[in-house]
Amino acid sequence: MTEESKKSGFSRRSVLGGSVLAAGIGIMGVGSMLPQAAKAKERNEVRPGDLDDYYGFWSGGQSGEVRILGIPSMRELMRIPVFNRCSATGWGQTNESRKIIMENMLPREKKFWADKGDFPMNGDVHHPHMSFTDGTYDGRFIFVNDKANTRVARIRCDIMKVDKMISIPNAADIHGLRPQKYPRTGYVFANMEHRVPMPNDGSVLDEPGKYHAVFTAIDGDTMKVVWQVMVDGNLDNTDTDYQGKYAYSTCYNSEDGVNLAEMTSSVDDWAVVFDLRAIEAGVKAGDFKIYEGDVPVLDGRKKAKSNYTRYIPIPTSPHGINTAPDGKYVIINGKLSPTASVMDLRKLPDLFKNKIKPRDTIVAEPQLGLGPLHTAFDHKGNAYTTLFIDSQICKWNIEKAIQKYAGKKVDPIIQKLDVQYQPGHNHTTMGETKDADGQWLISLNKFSKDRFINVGPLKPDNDQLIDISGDRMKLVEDGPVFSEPHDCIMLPRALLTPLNFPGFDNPMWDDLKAQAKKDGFKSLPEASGVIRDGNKVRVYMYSTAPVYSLEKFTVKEGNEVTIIVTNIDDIEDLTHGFTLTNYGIAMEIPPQGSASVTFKADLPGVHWFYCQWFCHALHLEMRSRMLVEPA
Ligand code: RUQ
Ligand code: CUA
Repeated sequence: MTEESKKSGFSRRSVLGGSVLAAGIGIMGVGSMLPQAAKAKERNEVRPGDLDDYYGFWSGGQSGEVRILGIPSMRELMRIPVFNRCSATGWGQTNESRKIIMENMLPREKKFWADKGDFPMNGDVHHPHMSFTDGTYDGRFIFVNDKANTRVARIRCDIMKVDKMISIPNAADIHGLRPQKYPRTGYVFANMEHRVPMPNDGSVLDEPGKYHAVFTAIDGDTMKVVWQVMVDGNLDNTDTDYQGKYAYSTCYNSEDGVNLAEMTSSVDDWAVVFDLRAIEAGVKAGDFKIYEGDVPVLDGRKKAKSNYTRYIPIPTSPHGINTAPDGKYVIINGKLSPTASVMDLRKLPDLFKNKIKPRDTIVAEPQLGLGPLHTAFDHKGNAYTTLFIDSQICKWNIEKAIQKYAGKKVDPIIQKLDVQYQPGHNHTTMGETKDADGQWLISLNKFSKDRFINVGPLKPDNDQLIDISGDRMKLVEDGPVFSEPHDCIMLPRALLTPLNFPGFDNPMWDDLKAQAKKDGFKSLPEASGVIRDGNKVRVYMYSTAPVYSLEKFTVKEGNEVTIIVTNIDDIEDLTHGFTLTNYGIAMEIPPQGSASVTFKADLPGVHWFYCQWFCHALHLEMRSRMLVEPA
């Protein structure tokens, strides 16, 4: 606040906050609006210097990254590169990140990518979900899927960097992804959406009857695939219960079709339920086949008549599947049907014992509106479902929907709120945990159209913040975002305490520490000098604002050069960089951390390298030379 605004209790932001106020200014002038403007402070206002109440983790969609937002301000705080190549941090270029990206690729992928730059540099992140302990977020990891290249990655929440990335065998893409909620994560479940032959080696091509889909369970601690279950149809979204017994996925292609007409031909598709104990017993009993990657694949298709799966008919092409925080109900969103189906988890044991029919697990099917895609929850038994076609959020009461289904004359629908425009996912604060708190709802809208000044044919998406703390939903903010946050989660800031320094005990630097020892240095932070090892040259330096420990170093044209930079500054927020001009190299070096990069010195001459992170008044002077002698 300026001195003047402090006196009047008025800030520019609160005046600009609402169109009603803005209209008022036009009539009365700013001066007469001051007292009202001060009173009109919105619940989502976070003043400069104030901190947000919640962390938001947003998928970056086609950008391949994950973003951290502050809620309720909707300020973007950080981007975590995951499946993308990051020009700022060197993710995808540093030796440390390349190792993480490549070490768990499948043999066939390694072969395919070997002559193309080693790995895909794009990704399509849909679903960021945190690890759970006892039904609620535990702050350890965020897991995300890459639909484009069939991968799952894990972000360490203490340093907000990816530490593991794996490719899923026997699959063609990964869409739905959810961690086990109870007793802990535990499993991370991943859905394959597009059916392909198994193995997909060209021996089967245009014979869709021989295509398959698999449901994958990953061990969230080791990031190893532990088992897969082959299913009929395809697998769209997935979720798990609060008892640790079941997982379940939607299927929009029960027809096993390969074109739109085929995929949408039948009225009912289904949700498939997986019995985790039965599957574990099946693995133990050896009831599986191995196809690719040493992973047991169990047969959960209908004709196998196994105890691993049950198929529950759901109208029509269901999409989102969301467990309510009460641990009793699962909402299955109809997409092409205007309904959401409410499945009662307590009926699943009888379903698996064949004591009841699949549809007997459905205890309500309220008509919500057109295009229900995803459902979020508060702590009062209410559900919030996105209606893609109606471009609305429908707030409804689960118990009332059940009563109505049982024949009572009640209306479960509480309110419909227009959103701008066409929502996909929505999410409430802590809404996918047992600690849902009913404070904020985000509507992730696919189109912004006229909501912002025009930026050309490609427009931002519009993530809208909705206050759900009262009886009525209230839209309070538009948040433009680059394509395309499919999904997000939000949790109180007290649940996370990220580090200011990664620390040299981070396993990320284990290889570098070992190499520095071998090269005769006492420790990585103390390493400074040039090691010549045949055609290989290792250049160690440390950085402390505003200098690198080496003023220059010399290599020969054609040398394979590895640069290892360690930032020994122990001041919070003092990141250095290393940019080698005209070599296409740039990387981030965190305080009390290292980074390394390897390249061929095939460009003779004088090459300055400089620090690209503003670190000091003499930051521009933080530069040294690499001298490359011609061969
Ligand atoms: S599901 S389209 Cu999150 Cu709606 Cu990927
Ligand atoms: Cu170090 Cu700029």
